[in-house]
Amino acid sequence: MDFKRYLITAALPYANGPVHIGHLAGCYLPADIYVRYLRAQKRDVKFVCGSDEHGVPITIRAMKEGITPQDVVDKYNKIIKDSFAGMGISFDIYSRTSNKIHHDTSQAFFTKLYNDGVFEERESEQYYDEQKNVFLADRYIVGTCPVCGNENAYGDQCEKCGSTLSPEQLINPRSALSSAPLVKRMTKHWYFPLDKYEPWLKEWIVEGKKDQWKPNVYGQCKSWIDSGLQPRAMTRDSNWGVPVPLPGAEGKVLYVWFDAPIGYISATKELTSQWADYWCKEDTKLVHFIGKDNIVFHCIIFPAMLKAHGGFVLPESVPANEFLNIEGEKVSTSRNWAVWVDEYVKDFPDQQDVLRYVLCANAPETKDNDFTWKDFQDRVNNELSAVLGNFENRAFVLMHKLCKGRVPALHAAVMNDMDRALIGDIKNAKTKVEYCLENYKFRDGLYEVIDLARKGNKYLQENAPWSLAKTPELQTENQQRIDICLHLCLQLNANLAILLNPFLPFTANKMCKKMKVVERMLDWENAGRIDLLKTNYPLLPPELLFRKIEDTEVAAQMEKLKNNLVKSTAAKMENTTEPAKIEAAPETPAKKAEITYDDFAKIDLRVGTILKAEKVEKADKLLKLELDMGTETRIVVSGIAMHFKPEDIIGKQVTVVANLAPRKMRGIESNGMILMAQNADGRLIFASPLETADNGSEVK
Ligand code: B3M
Ligand code: ZN
Repeated sequence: MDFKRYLITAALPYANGPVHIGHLAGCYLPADIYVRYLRAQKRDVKFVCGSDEHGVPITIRAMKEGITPQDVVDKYNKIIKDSFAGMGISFDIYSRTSNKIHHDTSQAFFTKLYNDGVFEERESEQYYDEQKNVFLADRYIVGTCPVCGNENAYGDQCEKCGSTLSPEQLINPRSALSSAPLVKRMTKHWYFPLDKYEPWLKEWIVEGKKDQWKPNVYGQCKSWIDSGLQPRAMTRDSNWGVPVPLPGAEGKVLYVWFDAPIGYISATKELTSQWADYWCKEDTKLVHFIGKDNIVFHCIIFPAMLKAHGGFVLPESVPANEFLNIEGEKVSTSRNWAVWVDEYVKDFPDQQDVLRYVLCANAPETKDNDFTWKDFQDRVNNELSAVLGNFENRAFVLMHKLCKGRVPALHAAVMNDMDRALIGDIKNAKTKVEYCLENYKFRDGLYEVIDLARKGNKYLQENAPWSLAKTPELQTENQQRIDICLHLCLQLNANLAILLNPFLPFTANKMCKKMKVVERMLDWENAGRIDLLKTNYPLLPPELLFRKIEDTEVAAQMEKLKNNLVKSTAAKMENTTEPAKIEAAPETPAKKAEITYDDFAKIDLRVGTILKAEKVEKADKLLKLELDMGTETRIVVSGIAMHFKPEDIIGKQVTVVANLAPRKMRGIESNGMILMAQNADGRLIFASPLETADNGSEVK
């Protein structure tokens, strides 16, 4: 199908906290790259996003901070919007689901389905708080966990042991909002009959999208559909959200996953009076960029809603990414284990593109990936700067030195095979990058751009214009070679700017300024051309495109991560009775298989005291410990550096696996292993005896 229009959406972030770089890598950056590419091709494209301002997470955040839900969304909408702008995410509109246009649009959508008899009305019993006069979402019900006895488990999950719960399973359930005893009341809701759309979804997705959608997306949809679809309630009892537009539905709002995707439609309406072209005409290509946790909502539920409503296009593709971990651990907002975009923008002014580079080069396109500050530094200094920055700089320096600061002539008649091969590389690069971007392979696309710069470096090296200049007796002939070489290098550089533009727009613009060309040169149709810069045209003097990322900056960011973790842990300890923590706890480790007493008796457990502790160079997680074991001192290398400062653990007693085979880590021989408990929130605890034991005594 030849598409006339493109409507690109990026998931509407919940306005209940700032966005982190995992969000950027997962959805906003790939969406932005794709949109910038389409714009450079002068295709008709709209890029819409906005804050998702409804739902339980917002009300919980409000409770946690002691402010109103409106305060919460106002605060975070601004932070999020500024973060995106700071990183050059170029939405055509960043809207909000609290806007009137969205309330109107989502209510009209609901009403149409209601009038068409789509919904099933069902009554069921739900917990009710008689003091606050509200029905309670599962998260608002607290009680004793039937699995581990934690008295502050939630109606949907116990954070201590990680069990998934339903409110019915809690012992002595109570409201998190008041001290009122819980009662049950009948309540009515409107259910969307997903089950009736199963045959259609099978045809549209399971058969129709098999080779079109990414395997991770297709796989998740298929297994959801295969496991059987159920009707889903599209309304909730709450006073925060879009009111259900029916008589007698006071105190009921649209389910957040009903209204939020309609937010894409309302945002388009807010953006342009031509909105219906983008939503209703068959030759529009609708693409949703999202993270993997949003797949079923965008691939199954929302399309079924659109289908039931009628008159709307369906998503052509949903290129969802996996997750980005930080320094080997899953991002956790409650533990503050994340790199926040608003903080990056402050800590690294004018360095948007280097983060864009790293997040794209390491994007979690097919599996979860890991971001580390060391890798950030390496990729910027050793790839981006060393390959692309270096090539651009050499071309400028040499042109100023050997060609009087002007674009030299090409002397096409005397070009050799090497020159022709380079011209071929320039043309091929366009085709390759195009293929990657059309197929949402952003990492590969960026690799191809860098690879073209690599080829430029190689060509420069092989031609060595600097040494040609050293033989004056061959001056005319050599000057011709120098001219050809630098002419082509400068044309290649102009091509790099065009190809790089969707990925690193700030850099592409800088490159244009240095070449003194207008931004229009960046139009995609110009890629592959080798006549972008006119002969004899003077260019600006050389200046490095990228600065190095220093060791001190990496160290400061590592320190920040650790401090945030410690602070959030301390805050949690002060608030252990506070019910409102929305982050899913790490899963409880599975119980291990039974062992015999003899198996156990093989392990020599001993008490030791930490005498010395120091960081292991170039290993962020390791501490080298010296232990007093009573009759000897031992060196043990332990992976606890993210949890403790060395000076804080001196003198602590630990249990040591004393007969573990020695192992070398970072060149240090470790003799044994220390034991620690890991709490549900991920903290490590010295689960040591209350009394001090003699060092070296056996633990049985
Ligand atoms: N707000 C969930 C999320 O931020 C949700 C996305 C809505 S997209 C319509 O992950
Ligand atoms: Zn529990």
